[in-house]
Formats: sequence, structure tokens, C-alpha cells
Amino acid sequence: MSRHTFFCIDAHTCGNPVRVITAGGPLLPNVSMAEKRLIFQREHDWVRQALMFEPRGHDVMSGSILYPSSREDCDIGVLFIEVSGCLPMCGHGTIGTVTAALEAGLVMPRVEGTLAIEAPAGRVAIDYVRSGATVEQVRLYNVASYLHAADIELEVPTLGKLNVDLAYGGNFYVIIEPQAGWAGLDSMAVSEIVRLSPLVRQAAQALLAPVHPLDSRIQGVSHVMWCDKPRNPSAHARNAVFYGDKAIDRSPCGTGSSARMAQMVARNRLKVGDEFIHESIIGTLFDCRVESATQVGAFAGIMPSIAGWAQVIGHNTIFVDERDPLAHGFQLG
Ligand code: PYC
Repeated sequence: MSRHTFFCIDAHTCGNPVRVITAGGPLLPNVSMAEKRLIFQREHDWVRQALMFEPRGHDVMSGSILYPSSREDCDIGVLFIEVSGCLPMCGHGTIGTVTAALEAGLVMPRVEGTLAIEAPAGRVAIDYVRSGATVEQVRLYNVASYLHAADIELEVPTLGKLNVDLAYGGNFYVIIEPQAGWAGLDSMAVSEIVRLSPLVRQAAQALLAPVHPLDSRIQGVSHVMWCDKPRNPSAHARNAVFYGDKAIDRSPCGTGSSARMAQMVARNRLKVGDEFIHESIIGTLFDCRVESATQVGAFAGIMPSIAGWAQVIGHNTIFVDERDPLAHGFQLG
């Protein structure tokens, strides 16, 4: 019988949880974060379940585990964990992780104001603004993002036909805009988003089964973004991003905002250099930008950046005791 101890910093990014595991995570070989992710998924997924699911976490829980980077051009390696799995990339998770790591003195930037993290999806450069002991803003220069499929007709049980796009911004997103069969976010209760999103995701995966053109380790529709007009006059759009089985992102979602900008550039509704302020379901904002154009295999894409803030809310030492019948967590069906 053994007891595992995880040292965590709990934070939130614009309202969405980020549990940063600073020590106690499984030792992994000195390979890339993309390879570490596969090993973690295969051999250590119980760690994610124990720390994300009840009784130590909850239906929306999300976080990261810190590792040394295997790359000379990165300061730190990050595995992103959440209730849905171990992700290639997470934007709100990056903002929370960088804030927590800097404020706790866990990472020593080579040049004050900049960092680079190695995520499983690739290198992500960071600019941050620090005031005394506090990190006030983090901007991440996310991985190349692109529109994977446009104007796909899905048949969604109990909802009917939906016209959607599928875009990549570090994860694959179904993007749904208001249309004849769906009147927008204000027409739909949160419980309906939670009920319908898995059906949309399943229908999109069955039809498209996306695989990243340059990295086949990244595949599958994981997230669903419902889009609408903003409420805040300074924002350009609003969203509700669904992940896992019951979660709606409380932040405007970093990889989702990247996917959304790639979709909008492909549809000539945004261009390189444009700012895009994205509003979350609780009204928090990310300040996003289309930095440049790029190519992702055969797809035209963009390099997006996302800026936001995070708040550290506590230090947490979590035990997982093998004698606990709920050691590896549970979720209600
Ligand atoms: O911010 O990229 C993000 C994210 C992914 C899932 C929840 N948030």
C-alpha cells in the first residue's frame, strides 16, 4: 500500500480552473513533450483521473504537470491534463501555469518578460507583464492553427441539422455559429449546451475523424464551440466551449480562440494583424491577435496569440492513498 503526494498550485484563468502540479507527477524519460504525453496516457492516466475527477477535482477541472523541457529553446515542459484527457495544448492552462510558476519562483526566465514552454503540440513563446511579485498578463504565441473543414452538415439527434466548421488551434474544435436550426447562445440554457455538445462532437468525429497533417499523434474532435455576438461592447464575439463530459470553459478558451481566428481568417472575416477580443460565458475576456499567416501541411493557417490573466488561489498538497476506494476518482454518469 502506498500514498502518493502531489504538490499543487491552484489557480484560475479568467474563471477556469488550473491546477498546476509542481511536484509528485510521474517521472518520464527525457523525450519530447509529445512523446511524454503518449507515455503518460498509456501508463499514468490514473494520476490525471485522481487529480481532475471528484473527490479531489470536479467536472470542469483542468491543470498541468511541470517537467524539464528536452528542447534547448524552451524553459519548461508542460503536460496539460483535464477531465477530458491529456491535451496537446491548452491556452487558459498556459496562462495559469506561467502565472503560477513565475509567482512561485519555479522558473527562471533567461530574459525578464519572456519565456518559452514546450507543449505536446509544439513550442509556445510567452510574453508576460510582471508587477512586483504578481504576474498581471500573459500572452502566448500559440501553435499554428487552421480551418480543417468548412460547411459540414451534421445530423444532431434531437436538434436536427447543423452547419458547422472544424478548426484546429491546439485541439480540434467543432465551431457552430447561429443559424436556422440554432438561434444562438441566448436561446439555449447551459444544461442544453451540456446535453447537446457530446452529440455534436460524436457526429463530427464520426464524419471527419480529423488527424493533424504534420503530427498524427494529434487527432480527434475533442471540443465544441458555440459562438455568438458579444455582450461586452469591447468584445468582437462570445463563446461557450464544451469539453469532457460536462464542462463549459469559464474562460474564453485559448486553443478555441486560436481555432476561431483561423476559421474567421479562412472565411475572410479577419486578417493578419487584426485584434480579436473574445468573451467567455461568464463575461471574461481574452485579447487575441492574428500574428501572421502560415501553412499547416496543405492547409493555409495562421499563427495566433492570446493574452489573459490568471489568479493563484492557493497551494494544495493532495494525497492519493491506494487504500482509498476512490483513489483514482469518479465521475457521475
Ligand atoms: O484554453 O485552450 C484552452 C482550453 C482548452 C480546454 C479548456 N480550455
